[in-house]
Amino acid sequence: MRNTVKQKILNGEKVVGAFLGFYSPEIVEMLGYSGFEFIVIDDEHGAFSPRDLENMIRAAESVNLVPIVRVSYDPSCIQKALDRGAKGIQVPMVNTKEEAELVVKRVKFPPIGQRGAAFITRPARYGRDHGKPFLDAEDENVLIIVQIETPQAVDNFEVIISVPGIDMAFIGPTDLSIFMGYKEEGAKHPEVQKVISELRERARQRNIPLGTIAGSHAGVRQELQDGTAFVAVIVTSVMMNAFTDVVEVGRKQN
Ligand code: 3PY
Repeated sequence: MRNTVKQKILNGEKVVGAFLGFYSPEIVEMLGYSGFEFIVIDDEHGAFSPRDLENMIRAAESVNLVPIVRVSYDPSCIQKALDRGAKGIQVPMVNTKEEAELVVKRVKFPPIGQRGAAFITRPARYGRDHGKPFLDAEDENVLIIVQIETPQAVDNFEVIISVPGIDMAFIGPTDLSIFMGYKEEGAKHPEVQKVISELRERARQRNIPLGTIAGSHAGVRQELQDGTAFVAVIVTSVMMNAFTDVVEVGRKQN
């Protein structure tokens, strides 16, 4: 699968996708038929077995959604997600240049990195693709995203995004606000908003695309207006809002 999302982002275009943290190939298909361009399968907080992950990726491919896996910060998770067929790896809590370098090492094959190769896996079409063409295509195709979500990562932003191979920085507003000490107010706190808008400017100056989450259509619109290249809509928030709305509006009419 060609990674159209990576190509668009590197061309300066904007993409809207979905962020899903539970197992449902059916919802993945619905997301594809609804016009989303990518899916982030959240294996940091979600409950997925490797087989679940593979079936979610398979469903995404069937509806032309670029499958990206948010792994937990454990290098072996990166290999597993790539061998299931992930076309993007999103890594939380990347705080230093060294951590960003380790991410790139785990995603890319030698000589750039240290990803282990096997041509019997899904991404290599069980051996149909092999050798240098497959290895080079994977290195080229996989989108590498690091999450910026702590004050340490904010301080180190420029050195993190300058690591060769890092394609995009993704702001995690929830964790950032908690790490900044704003457990009550969350990401709405003016100090958090100030840091986020400074990050936007710092990213713009260095020509690095930014991604983040949105919980509603208003959020998507705002992010796109603010220049966010990669907007990941949280499916759970949209569903919970829709469910609540249906019940509340339904009750009002009786
Ligand atoms: C955050 O907001 O902290 C995230 O990680 C986005 O999912």
